[in-house]
Amino acid sequence: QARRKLVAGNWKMNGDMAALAELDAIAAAAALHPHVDVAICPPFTLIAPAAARTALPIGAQDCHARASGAHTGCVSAAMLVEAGARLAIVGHSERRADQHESDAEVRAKAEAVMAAGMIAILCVGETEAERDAGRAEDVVAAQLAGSVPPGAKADALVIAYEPVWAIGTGRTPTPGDVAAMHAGIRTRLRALLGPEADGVRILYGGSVKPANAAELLGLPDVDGALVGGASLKAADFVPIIAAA
Ligand code: G2H
Repeated sequence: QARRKLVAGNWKMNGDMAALAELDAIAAAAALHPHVDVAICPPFTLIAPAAARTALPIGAQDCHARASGAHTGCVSAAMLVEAGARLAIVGHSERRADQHESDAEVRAKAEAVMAAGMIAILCVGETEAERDAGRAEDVVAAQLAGSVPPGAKADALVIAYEPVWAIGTGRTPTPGDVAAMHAGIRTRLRALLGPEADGVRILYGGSVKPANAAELLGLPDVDGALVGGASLKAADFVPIIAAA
């Protein structure tokens, strides 16, 4: 089954109004590569101005599971949609670690994102200790089993495999390890979602940059990339789009 490549930028807690100028060059590059979907996930504060500025899909980096209520500091899916978001990252390892998000919470967030008509980019990935212990595939399988919403549709779900030890470190797994993990994720998704799994895009994330993008994006079952540091500047991000 043909899957469109997706290259999504995760600005994390970076960026300001001036940084939105990068979107213009990113959008121009995206127009040159119409077979690739390109999206940017800036901080909450920049979603509305980003969506007003560009036709690129704009996403959030998190989403609360509930529609409204006494949840100080949180933002709901409907609020994100109103601000112009069309996708939302859920379960990023930085939130699983810093905010102690569980698989069940991540699943509830993904369900809220999908119910609001957005695409959920659901992150999974093992720590270095888990990989060294030979448990990487088991850890990711458990994350998938616990956080992929039952009945999820392929056009509303994207999985991002981000080995925690590769995030922001400049280190990446070997191509063979990435390919093996992505194949394993596809197998697990088939068990969870049936044939729908064949349409779900599986992104690689963790120190993707212009120098390694072509190799990573050329691997079987790698349907794109979730890019952090190298998405902040068009000069870095555009070559990654071109490599997809
Ligand atoms: C992994 C990735 C983006 P970076 O977190 O989600 O960040 O590309 O900076 O490693």
